[in-house]
Amino acid sequence: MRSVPGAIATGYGSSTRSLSLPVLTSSKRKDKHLHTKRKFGLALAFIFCFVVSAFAQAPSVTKVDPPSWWARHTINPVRLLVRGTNLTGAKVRSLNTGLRVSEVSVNEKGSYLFATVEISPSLPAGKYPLLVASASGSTMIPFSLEAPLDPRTNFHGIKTDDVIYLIMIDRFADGDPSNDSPKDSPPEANDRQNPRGFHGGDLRGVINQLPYLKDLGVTALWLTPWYDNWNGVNRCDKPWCPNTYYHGYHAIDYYAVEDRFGDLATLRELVQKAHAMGIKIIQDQVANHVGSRHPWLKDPPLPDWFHGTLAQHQLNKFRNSALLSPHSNQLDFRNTLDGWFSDDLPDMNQEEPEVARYEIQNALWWVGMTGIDGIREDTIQYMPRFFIRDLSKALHRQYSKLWMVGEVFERDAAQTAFFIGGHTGWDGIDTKLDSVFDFALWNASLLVFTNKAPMRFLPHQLKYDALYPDASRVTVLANNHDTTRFMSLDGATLSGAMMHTAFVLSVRGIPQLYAGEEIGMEGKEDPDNRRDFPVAAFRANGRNALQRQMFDWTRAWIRLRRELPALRAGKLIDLFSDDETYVFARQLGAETVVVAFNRENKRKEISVPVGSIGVKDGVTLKSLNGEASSVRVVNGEARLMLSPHTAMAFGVQ
Ligand SMILES: [Ca+2]
Ligand SMILES: [Ca+2]
Ligand SMILES: [Ca+2]
Repeated sequence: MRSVPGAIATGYGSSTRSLSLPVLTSSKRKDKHLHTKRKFGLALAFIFCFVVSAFAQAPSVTKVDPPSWWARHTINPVRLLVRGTNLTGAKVRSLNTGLRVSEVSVNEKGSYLFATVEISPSLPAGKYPLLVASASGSTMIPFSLEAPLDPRTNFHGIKTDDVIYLIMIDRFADGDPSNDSPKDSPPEANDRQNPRGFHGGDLRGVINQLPYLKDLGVTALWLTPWYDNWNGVNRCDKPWCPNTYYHGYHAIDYYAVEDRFGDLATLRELVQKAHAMGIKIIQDQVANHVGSRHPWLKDPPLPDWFHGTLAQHQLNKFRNSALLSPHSNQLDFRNTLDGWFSDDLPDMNQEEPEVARYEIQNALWWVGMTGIDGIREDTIQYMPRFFIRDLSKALHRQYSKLWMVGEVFERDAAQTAFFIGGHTGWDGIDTKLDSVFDFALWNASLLVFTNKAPMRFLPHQLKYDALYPDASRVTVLANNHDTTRFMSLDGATLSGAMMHTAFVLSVRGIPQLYAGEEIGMEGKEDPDNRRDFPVAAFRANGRNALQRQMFDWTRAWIRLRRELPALRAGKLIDLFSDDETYVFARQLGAETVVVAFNRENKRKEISVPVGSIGVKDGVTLKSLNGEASSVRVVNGEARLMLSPHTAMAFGVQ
């Protein structure tokens, strides 16, 4: 930043003025001896000033987080974190009386400055730079106020009416080849043959494929992190090298868009265009850690900014039960919260109030700047529960409908239920978290539909919904970018994949699909499960037979869900289960839908006690999957004829 002309006139003295004044006032006597001393003193002062002015330098500012905010925001004042040089002793003030600066503090190196800025509610959007000045000079902190986005078309939140679709930005669609190889990136980083290299996918690609997503019927996109990550390539002699941060989970700047994915304007365009098509956007936020290439690693804003340092830190042993159990010891408990997720993922210290404040503001800044509808919070259980609560409360205070789902990657429903909001844990904390992913049910569904567990395992797992304050709020994942794709599981068949998808789209909760599952993509564990989406499959006539079958099936179940409120929000009632079959009802008001899964390779007739859910004798159950199958209720029972190896839905008429 350039310094401001006229800064001295504002009262912030130059080095010469402030340092020379005391010397001059102490040398007023006319005594010859003293006169000599005075001359000597003046000479000394002159030399001192010369040395100081040669070495003491004016402050400089290279970054401010957040770079902008809003008037009449629920967070006011806002706390700024300014990066620069020579900030020691600096004073900060606003050139506009509508902003009031207080609580300025600077780290020991003079490289970071915190300042609290109170914003007058009447201040219009615009640029409001702040003046930062020390004895050695001054410069400006760029800062602006944004016009708020229209809440009628933004910040909608996610409900059971939605179907979420996870997109790994780098692997979905390349809509802008000009950002594929940034200047600071070696060619090796952009190797599409390397499953750990950057492959060119970007935000423009997602914009271009919105019609495909609309046709499929999904209503919300969860995009992997779009924070700026390092453009380079890691080299080592391990099997996972060379690798890059194509996935976005190693942020080097919490306030910048990955340059390979696009820029803030493109991101805003994506949100706006998606919203216009009835598709919501969910940002993947990562408050637990940053990437090891983040400038904070060499120079943290505060000594306790992270849990440990790059040279000295604990590694997370992932003793996750320690987070749930009231009986865990402090060593295990702290290791799971403070340990680094991996050696190159520095763990943020949310117990430091400046860190918590920084991260909460950051979460809100992205929402306000883009208009997104939800947040998927990465590795949420490795952050203190009071922080999850404070983050959730701050988000809801500003955007009442905004939604956040936390990743608690546990196959034990007790653990996921502990982290969802709406009830108070043994620690006295209600996290207020809207949703968690239902990894327990995901696991059960994979086992069942690859023939590793009996069908009755599904209702067995669903009984643990008793642990949730409201199980309809959980997010039911079909798969994600950290799990083996269905078609690459042992025992996978296309019909198994189809039943799994139908189950996810008909059971209680908010369904979440993973890009590529709808065309039966294969892929074992990371990074094989992150192969590029085949471009041809975006077009109906570009899909092969398997892709077409899976796509049409997925789309049909999404449509069914859209057409039947009971499938979206109805109470789930178990009707029948054995080793090969599971039948449940979804009931909402007068609407009842019966969903049946038959894993056997032959037609199967079963008797379902629909009288128990108020369906009267003489009423007809009719297939909703286009099959000419209907059955009349007699003596409270419906004798359903189930097709082999498939899922069916029946409407009650
Ligand atoms: Ca690209
Ligand atoms: Ca980058
Ligand atoms: Ca942590």
